[in-house]
Amino acid sequence: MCKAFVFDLDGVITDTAELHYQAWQRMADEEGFVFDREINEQLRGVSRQASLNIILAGHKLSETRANELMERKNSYYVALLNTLSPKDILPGMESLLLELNARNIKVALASASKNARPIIHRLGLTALFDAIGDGWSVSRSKPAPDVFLHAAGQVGVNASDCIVVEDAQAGVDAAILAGMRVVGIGPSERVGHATWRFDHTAALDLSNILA
Ligand code: B16
Ligand code: MG
Repeated sequence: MCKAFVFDLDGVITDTAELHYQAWQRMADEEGFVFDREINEQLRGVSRQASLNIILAGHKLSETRANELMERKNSYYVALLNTLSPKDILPGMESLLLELNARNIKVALASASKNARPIIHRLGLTALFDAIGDGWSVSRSKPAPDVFLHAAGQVGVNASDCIVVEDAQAGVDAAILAGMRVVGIGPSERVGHATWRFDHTAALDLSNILA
C-alpha cells in the first residue's frame, strides 16, 4: 500500500546542485583547493560537512576553520537562492504533487539541506507539503535512514507504506535502510538499486508505481 510519498529536494524537486557547485567553486578558488564539476558530482545528496571533507581530500583543518569555510560557502549559496522561482521546479513535479494531494496521499520532504524550507517557499510549493524534514531535523545525514523515518513519523505513516523519490546513491541507500520502497531518478550506475528507476523527473510514471 502507498500512503505517503517522501521527496528528496535537490535533483528531484529542483536542481540546486548547480548553485551548490558555484558556491563551493568560489570558496575553493579563494582558498586554493582543487575543485571541479567532477568532484562536485560526488557531493550529490551528502551533507555540508561531508561535502567539505570530500573537497579537503584528507587535508586536516581545525573545527573553527572548517566551520568558517562552510559558513562562507553557505552565504554564497544563500545569495544564489534568491534567483530561484517556480520556473525552477523540475519537469512534472508540481503536477505530481497536485495529483498526490488530490488522491489524499501524504506528501513529505526529506532533504539533507538546512536551506530546504526557504527553497520550497521560493518555489511556491509550501502548501503542497504535509511535512518537511531537512538538515535541521536529524543529526545523522543520508545514507543513514533518519531523515526519511523522521518525515514518515511527521505524517504518521509506517515506513512500509512510504515511497521515496531520490536522485542520489546515498539517498537510495538511506531509503532502503528505512524500509521504504524508492523511485530512483538518474542513471542505473547511480540509482539502479531503487525499486523503480526513471532517467529524469519528466519520465516518472505514477500509474506504473501505484499499479
Ligand atoms: P545545505 P538533498 C543536499 O540536498 C544536496 O544534494 C547536497 O549537495 C548538499 O550538500 C546538502 O543538501 C546539504 O545542503 O548546505 O544547504 O545544508 O539532495 O538532500 O535535498
Ligand atoms: Mg538529491
